[in-house]
Amino acid sequence: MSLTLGIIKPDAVQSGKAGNILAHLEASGFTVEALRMIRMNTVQAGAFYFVHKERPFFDSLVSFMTSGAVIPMVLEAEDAVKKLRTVIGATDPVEADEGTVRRLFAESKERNAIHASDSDENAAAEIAFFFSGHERLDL
Ligand code: FUP
Repeated sequence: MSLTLGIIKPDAVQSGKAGNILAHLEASGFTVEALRMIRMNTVQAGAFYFVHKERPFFDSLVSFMTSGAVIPMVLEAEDAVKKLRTVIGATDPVEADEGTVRRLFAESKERNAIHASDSDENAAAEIAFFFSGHERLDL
């Protein structure tokens, strides 16, 4: 078993889709190991997406990610990083496969409902970004 980080984004939280997305992830075989609801500030969102700092969509992305509540979650499954990337689908919902989270729930390439870590290394860093050890219950 391994871990990855998912974030239900402000578009999905605001439109009342968070519960359905969580149910979809559990039905896909993930166990929720930790979960919070927070609102990121500009510094936090900018740091989280620092890799995209020079991209033309960066300011808009930070503005969107700070526009409302988000739900970061630590998800466990076999081969969790790769599995979650498959379950969420392509960045742009019109390119995402049928039945993926983004195809089902996303509004657009920017307002795309969910984030997922793209490597084990980034998953570890992103989990540490949102959760300290004592928040991850070992039940
Ligand atoms: P993904 O790994 O699928 O979340 O996609 P990326 O890491 O390439 O992009 C991170 C976020 O930037 C996406 F979730 C949405 C946003 N983005 C845009 O708004 N426009 C783009 O052209 C590309 C990405």
